[in-house]
Amino acid sequence: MNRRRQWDIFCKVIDNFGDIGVCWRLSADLAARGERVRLWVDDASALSWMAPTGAEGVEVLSWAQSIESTSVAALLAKQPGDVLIEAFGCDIPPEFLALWVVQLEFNKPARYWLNLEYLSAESYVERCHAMPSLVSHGPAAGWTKWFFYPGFTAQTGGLQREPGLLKSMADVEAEVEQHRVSSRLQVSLFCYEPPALDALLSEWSLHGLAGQPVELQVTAGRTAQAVKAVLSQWKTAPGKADPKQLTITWLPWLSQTEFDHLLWRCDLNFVRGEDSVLRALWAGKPLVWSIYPQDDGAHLPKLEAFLQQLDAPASLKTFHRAWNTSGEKLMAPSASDLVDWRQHAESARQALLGQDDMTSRLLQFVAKNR
Ligand code: TRH
Repeated sequence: MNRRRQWDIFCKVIDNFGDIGVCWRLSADLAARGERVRLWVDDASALSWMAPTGAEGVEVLSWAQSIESTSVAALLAKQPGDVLIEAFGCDIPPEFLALWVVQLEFNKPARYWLNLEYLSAESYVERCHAMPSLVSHGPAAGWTKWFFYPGFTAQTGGLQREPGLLKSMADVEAEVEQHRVSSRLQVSLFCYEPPALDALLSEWSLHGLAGQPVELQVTAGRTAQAVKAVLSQWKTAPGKADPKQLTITWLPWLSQTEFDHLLWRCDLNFVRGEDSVLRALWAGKPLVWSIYPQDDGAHLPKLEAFLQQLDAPASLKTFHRAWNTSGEKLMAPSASDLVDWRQHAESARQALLGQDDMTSRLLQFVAKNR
């Protein structure tokens, strides 16, 4: 008999918004499919703009403040979770594990503890997905933790995609087509501080992009700060910002839904991190990924694996390599490059749509391994 499971998803915000972004989408998607979700997060502040209206079936709980309180113990005693998700190896507090284990001693049916990992196209993902690991210490010693790796192939945990996504996208695109007033190329920008940002903005302000003037939609936070830093330097070098070729719209913080709509409306999307790159893939528009930089350089093979997996055209690979390094070799895409990128984006999306999504695979995993 199918019954609604109770999920406890633990998320720690390291920096930026990818961790909470992925956890929120997963929580909302599970709830929309009839599951009950408690999202435990150490810093929920970003949810005020990312998900201002919340989602039915998702309860957001503060990890740090409430974990030791008697109300948490009471909550868990009344309703212990069926599935525990530790997002991105965030180390669930031992106090919570102790409560969970105690409750489950009395409620024997199999329960699941999954470690949800970061999205990558690297080959280790297929090897490590769905591997068990015996917990050797702490209150849950002797329990098994399962590794769940999202990924691009049938042998992985799949990609996040809500059931209604394509239908909503088609509706928004039809509306955009009807009301399109600007003849400018619409470009969204969500990035860190790429060294090539100055050169790219400079190029667009002088020549536009692929023969068209650009309307740049700059997202809030680090991205806006990075663009402003470039523009403030230009003040001493007049003539660079030609509004005929480049206009800038400064966006406020958007909800995730509005953020997705932005990607659907634009002709070219610059995104960063694992969540937005996936959203840009679903948008089916040309995309440029700022991969989250790691001190040990591990992001560069990860970028190569991504480009390889998607079979990206040569000009797109070259552009990505320059955008994610010193930027010295950055070449502005030509009109024909942009056509290639567009065709590639559509066919990459089409190929990925043939697979079932991550939440479906999670639900299958939990049901199968009971
Ligand atoms: O913010 P990010 O750089 O997150 C990063 C990466 O995921 C990285 O791998 C991880 O280790 C680090 O966080 C801790 O990029 P990402 O992953 O694209 O997440 C951004 C989220 O913010 C995504 O869910 C979209 C959302 N967003 C909005 O909802 N509204 C907005 O206005 C903007 C700019 C973003």
